[in-house]
Amino acid sequence: MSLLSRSSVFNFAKRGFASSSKIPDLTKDRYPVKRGNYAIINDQDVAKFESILEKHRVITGEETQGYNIDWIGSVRGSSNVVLKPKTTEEVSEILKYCNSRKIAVVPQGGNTGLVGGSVPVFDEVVISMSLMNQIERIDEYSGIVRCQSGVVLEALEANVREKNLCVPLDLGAKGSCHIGGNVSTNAGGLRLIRYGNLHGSVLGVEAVLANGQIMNLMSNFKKDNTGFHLKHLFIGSEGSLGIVTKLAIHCPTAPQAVNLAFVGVENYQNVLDTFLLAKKELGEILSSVEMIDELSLGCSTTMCNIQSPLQTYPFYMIFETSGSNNAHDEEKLTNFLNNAMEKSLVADGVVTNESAKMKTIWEMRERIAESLLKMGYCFKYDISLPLSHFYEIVPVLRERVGDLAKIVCGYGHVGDSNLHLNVLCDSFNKEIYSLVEPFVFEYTSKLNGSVSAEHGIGFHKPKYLHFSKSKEAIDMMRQLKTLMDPNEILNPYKVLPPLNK
Ligand code: FAD
Ligand code: 2HG
Ligand code: ZN
Repeated sequence: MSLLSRSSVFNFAKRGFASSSKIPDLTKDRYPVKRGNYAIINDQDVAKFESILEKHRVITGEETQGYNIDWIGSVRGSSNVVLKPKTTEEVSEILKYCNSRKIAVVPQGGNTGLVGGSVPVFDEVVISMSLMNQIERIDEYSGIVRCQSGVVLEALEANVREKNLCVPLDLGAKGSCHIGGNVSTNAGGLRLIRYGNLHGSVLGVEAVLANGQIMNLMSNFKKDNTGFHLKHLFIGSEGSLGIVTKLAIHCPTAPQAVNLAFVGVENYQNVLDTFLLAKKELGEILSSVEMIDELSLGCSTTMCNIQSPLQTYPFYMIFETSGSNNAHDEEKLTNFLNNAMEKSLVADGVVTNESAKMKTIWEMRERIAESLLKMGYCFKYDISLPLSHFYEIVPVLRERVGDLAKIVCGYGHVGDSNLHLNVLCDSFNKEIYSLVEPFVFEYTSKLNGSVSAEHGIGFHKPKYLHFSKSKEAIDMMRQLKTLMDPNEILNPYKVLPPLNK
């Protein structure tokens, strides 16, 4: 389902930014952050970039605005230069030059990231990967696909489908996000329960290091135990260790049969027990398990004008099956729903394999982020929590922020213990900010959860990294950063906490 086209991502009016007064404050004014000791771009630098790329692939002036603001409007940089390479060699030349001049850069994919990592904080040069969008090879026998990193996820999916394969990753931003952005954030999404995370599916990576050196870590095989598995350093490091230019991904065979159940549930304990029943009864065909609370569903149905097939319940769940025999899968899913209702776990539900109906159900889930954004400013938390405590933070936070927030809601990939906790208010508000942070992260840490389940650390969370990682682990990350990017030109102010904190 294509929810976001490139233009909609930057179309502030469509997104709810009705006037320029809603354009976010500059990051440097909203947050306490100090510019690093980087060179300031001059005309000679621009001329050098124009000599590496064609002139029209060096963007300056007004047109750079959209590349400076993140999708949720939480941060805004002031870069005046956006570069659009087409080849790995061009990326290498750019970085070699930037490193020699100590010019800071931000790699940018589809700019759908939700942690402020994809845009400049100050005047860093944006390296947009949008023209590195060639698919090199799709091998239908092995399922291995080689492509450049700027291929839009939805386009990759459409191409591999022609060979009866599917990309082992799906998310609401698929119409805009790049596969390279997905790998750089180790994106999770809606089918992680089925296909696992990208550390498993990505077989090879080509990346350019800060000094311009090209690291060829590509592989055409699932099995390749030759030394250290360096590719993993680039999966989830959010552009802080290198720019990912090419990928080899294992794409599984596309399912022949897809069925969906959408159910209403009266309380969270029943959500858990229904999940358990689904795992037992649907076993190997289960491909997605999502949970949505009443307020979250209310947002997407109202703001996106979608008609829910069910009446109002405190919780909803989506169960998707993907298999090879429709009659078999449909029967299994229907039996599961009947059993769940007999046991009074589920209050009501529908099962469907009609594509229009499945599309509506997925839209109710995938468009929650978009609908929240239409209503104001959203503080977003993406946490892993033990299932036994998964939802309790939502009412706790609701009580804590009281009337200051318009909505506090929770939804997410319950099948992977990943809660999306959202606090909606009219506009960025320091009072709420100080009530929710560091509270949410302390709460998560006390439960041994993760402060970032899938969106990453980006600009918003470096100071909270220690809630999920030991001092020794952070020290080693820093040593790797120093080894691979000694001048710290790659995506500064992101991922790692500043040394003095
Ligand atoms: P960007 O936002 O452009 O960049 C993200 C980070 O990766 C930045 O730090 C950037 O510097 C770095 N980067 C990008 N490309 C490269 C590259 N080639 N080399 C090195 N670094 C690079 N995320 C999930 O995990 N699961 C979801 O279900 C999910 N659903 C979403 C739904 C919506 C509606 C939206 C708006 C976002 C959603 N996201 C989700 C978040 C986001 O889409 C993902 O993080 C996605 O992987 C980002 O890809 P991108 O191409 O937009 O990267
Ligand atoms: C999703 O699963 C995304 O829809 C976005 O990860 C979550 O907006 C959010 O909080
Ligand atoms: Zn998600």
